[in-house]
Amino acid sequence: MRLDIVTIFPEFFSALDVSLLGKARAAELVETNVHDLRDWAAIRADGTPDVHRTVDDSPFGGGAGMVMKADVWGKALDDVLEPGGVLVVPTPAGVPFTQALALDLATAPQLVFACGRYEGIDARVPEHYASAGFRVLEVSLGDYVLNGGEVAAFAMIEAVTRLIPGFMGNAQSIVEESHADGLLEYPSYTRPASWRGLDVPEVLMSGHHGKIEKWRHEQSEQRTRERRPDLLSPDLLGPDLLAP
Ligand code: 6GU
Repeated sequence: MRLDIVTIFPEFFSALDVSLLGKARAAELVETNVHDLRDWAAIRADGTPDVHRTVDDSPFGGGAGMVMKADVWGKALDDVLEPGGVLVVPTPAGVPFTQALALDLATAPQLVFACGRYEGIDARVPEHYASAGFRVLEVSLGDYVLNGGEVAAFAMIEAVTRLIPGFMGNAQSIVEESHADGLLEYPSYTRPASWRGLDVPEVLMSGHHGKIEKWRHEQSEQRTRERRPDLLSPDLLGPDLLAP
């Protein structure tokens, strides 16, 4: 997989080297390319030079904040997006990022993350690349607001790259982990068997694999009921959010 990140904060992604992704890169399953959006902002749309390399402007219709310019993003993405590439635009106004979407993206030949700051990117940018035949996804991590797409892109990159076929040492751990079966993960314990008066549940010491599997499933269900009842009653989310 080829990963391209376009951002006005390229330094932010130096941490890619130390994340889980380091392993996938060493195994040559992922190639990462971080681009500074301002490299495409030296010449204005009218052809004159811009020493400030401006990437944003005030919104049509008024309002607070700035909007990132379509012409700058267009030049960047024309250079970076390859045939078959998926354009991912992190935004709190996007569709939810889920484990199912991460699994889907893990088989793409190229992912391009367009990291916007301020009040977002001119809405014609995703519209244009979708019209040009690219798969375009505006994706949100959850119902809270970050300053920009960088932290969100980093989280999505980690979620996706660990699912690239051939990346994980133990394929079973993908099947067993949180969300793979739509439930939260059961609690885990290791030695010592007793710690500060708290004992590891007896059944885990029994060696009875059938009983252990049943106990873990019950714990997963209980946790999900208590912490994420929405996962058990997806109808509450509304029908259009069910399928990707
Ligand atoms: Cl993807 N972007 C931003 N800026 N804020 C977010 C988000 C994304 N997901 C949740 N909050």
